Amino acid sequence: MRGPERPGAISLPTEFPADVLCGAMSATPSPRVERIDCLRRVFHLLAIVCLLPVAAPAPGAEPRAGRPPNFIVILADDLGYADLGHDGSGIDTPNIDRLAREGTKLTQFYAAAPYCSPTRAAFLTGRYPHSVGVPHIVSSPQPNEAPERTASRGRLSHDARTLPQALAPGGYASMLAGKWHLGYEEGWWPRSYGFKRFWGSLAGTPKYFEPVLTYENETPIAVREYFTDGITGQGVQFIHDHRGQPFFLYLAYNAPHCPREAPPELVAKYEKVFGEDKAGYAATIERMDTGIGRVLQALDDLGLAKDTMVVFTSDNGPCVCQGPLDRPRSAAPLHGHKYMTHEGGIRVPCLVRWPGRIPAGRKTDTVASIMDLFPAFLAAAGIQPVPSRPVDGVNILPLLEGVEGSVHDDLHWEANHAYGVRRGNWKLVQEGWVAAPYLYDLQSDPGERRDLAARHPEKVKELVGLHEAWRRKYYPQHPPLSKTRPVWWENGAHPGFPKSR
Ligand SMILES: [Ca+2]
Repeated sequence: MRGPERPGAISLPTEFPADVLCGAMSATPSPRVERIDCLRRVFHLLAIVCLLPVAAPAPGAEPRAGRPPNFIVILADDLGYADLGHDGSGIDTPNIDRLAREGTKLTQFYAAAPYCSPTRAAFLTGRYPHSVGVPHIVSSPQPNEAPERTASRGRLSHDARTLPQALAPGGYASMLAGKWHLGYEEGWWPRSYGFKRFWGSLAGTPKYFEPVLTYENETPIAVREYFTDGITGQGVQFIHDHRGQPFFLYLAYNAPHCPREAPPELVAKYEKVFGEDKAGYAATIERMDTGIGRVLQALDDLGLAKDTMVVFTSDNGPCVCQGPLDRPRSAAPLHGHKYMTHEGGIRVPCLVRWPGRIPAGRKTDTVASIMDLFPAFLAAAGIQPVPSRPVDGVNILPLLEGVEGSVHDDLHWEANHAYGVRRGNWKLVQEGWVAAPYLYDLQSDPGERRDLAARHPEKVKELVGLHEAWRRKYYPQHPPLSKTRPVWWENGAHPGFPKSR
């Protein structure tokens, strides 16, 4: 596919023709003619150099006219809704807090699922993950299993159009540094989907020390450094290497996903504050924040801050893998956690910074989804959508720039154990082992404490019908919801929250 020309885009040779240089002249009719010709060629050379993207302007330089923005998406893994420093969590995140201060915070921003792989697929395609081969967590194939069994484990469809592929006609270079989790078999790795560079792990739980399934492009590597630091270093290097052209950097940290291993000095710091149980969680977040500081510093050093949209968010809510949840390591004041389609599993922190384009220090309560980043990036890059390749996300660039207004008529989540649907401020949740769904009014009850299903049966009927229609369109082969309630299901409940019926 060939996209439209970018506004202000200039077509330039990748190398200077040899005859542009004075020393390459082949004929010299007279000294005067040679001088004039040489001066003309020097002028030509200077004109080209002036039009080329500037490699390293001074910090704080104005955005260069006509240059499309870079995109950096920093995706945390299992981060609680309000566990950042500026939320009052007690975890030091000065660099993420800087993004909040210098950018806009979306307080009702949703992952596409309550767990890893589907949200990542939705981000990269702008579509509901169920329609691109990733309805659930992608699991690792076992030795000698049947090909049909392997296929059933999920992997990102090659029929889907990804963000790196969509941005490529605009001259973008793309890199994934960190966690992939959208396909374990060769042929379903990041560079099969348009990424120019990959450094990281294919695994869903890579670990932090000696991470597993690590690759540089398609070559297996052994990672000796703390994985978070390695991801940061690779991302910073990519920024330096591509400072002269538009780039898309997908920085997919595995922090603070379990096992929450961190440098001992950081763990010791938080043991004094939160105790042993939560120290690892807090420490992995601070170390990720330190890495984000290095990324922001690289943008400052290269004068790219005003040319770069930076997004920080999480793929789902907090996990219950290391004990019951309370703050920090929770979704409070929301109800629930990872795997649940209550708000705690799917509503995630989101900060977006683009100096000069996106207002600083602003909050918006408008409902948006990670699927919306795909069309918003294309709009910011000046790349026209392809009508034959529609996305489910909505272009939220106007919202990010300060234009308030409803974005979505409704949003849907379908997981193993439960589904959820939101229309306006109404939210319906159906758990597999419960006969009737819950209904909440998120305007008056964002913590989903009061089940209004019995008082508004007509609204229940409307939302159930809405989700059934969604299933027919996006997930016609859906299996029944699991009827077994996991033992940890209510670990994310806080005092005062209702238990499942
Ligand atoms: Ca996750």
